[in-house]
Amino acid sequence: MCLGCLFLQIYHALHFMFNLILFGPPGSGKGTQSANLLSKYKLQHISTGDLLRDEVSRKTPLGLEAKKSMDEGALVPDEVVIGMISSKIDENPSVRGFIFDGFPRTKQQAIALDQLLDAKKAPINLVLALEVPDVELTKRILNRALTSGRADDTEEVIKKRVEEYRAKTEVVASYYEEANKVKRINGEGSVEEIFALLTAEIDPIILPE
Ligand code: B4P
Repeated sequence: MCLGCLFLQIYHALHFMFNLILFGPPGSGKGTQSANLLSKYKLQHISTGDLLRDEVSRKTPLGLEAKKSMDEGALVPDEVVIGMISSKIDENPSVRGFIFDGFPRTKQQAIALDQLLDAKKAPINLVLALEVPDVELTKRILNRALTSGRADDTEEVIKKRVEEYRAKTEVVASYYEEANKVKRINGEGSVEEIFALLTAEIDPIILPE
């Protein structure tokens, strides 16, 4: 084993937690790539989209509140999402790190996440921002609509989701850029090609399990 790899292993064993944000517009492949990254790095996955859809399907009070926004392609209110994330972090005290997929989606969510992680002395290490043109996003999501049955995968709702992204979410990348944590990744190409670009950014920081 190389000296650098040995150093990384000792460092991780002592105290390193790796926290990654997978960032990008709706349909950019955050969920798709998270699944592959999880199996390589053994991190805890937190997808606010999945958590919200679970609440909706169980018809919980939170789910009933979130459903209206989701069906319209609007963002769910910050306080709802931040509360959900906070419990999820607390439920997983001894993980190697988290992949945040689809969160934060507003600057307020980003500030709240930084505060939650500061308390654990385990900040965000890296933000990987997938970049995909709008035409390709719409094509992918309409394609997903054929199999997923998601209520928010219609042309009209996709347009609204992309507008929400441009108006409220894009600013999150600038927020983390100020801390020099953002790497922009070309999100067009095969799933394997994009995975290789993502892992090339992660590998120098954390070893696969
Ligand atoms: P999400 O569940 O996060 O949905 P998404 O942005 O559409 O999905 P993603 O980018 O993960 O795309 P995927 O990999 O599936 O959010 C849904 C809704 O929940 C939001 O609109 C909002 O209302 C609410 N919400 C969630 N988080 C919130 C928050 N923090 N605050 C407020 N509200 C929140 O890829 C899409 C499709 O492309 C798939 O079919 C996939 O197979 C395909 N694909 C992936 N990579 C490809 C590639 N390289 N080439 C071709 N196709 C590809």
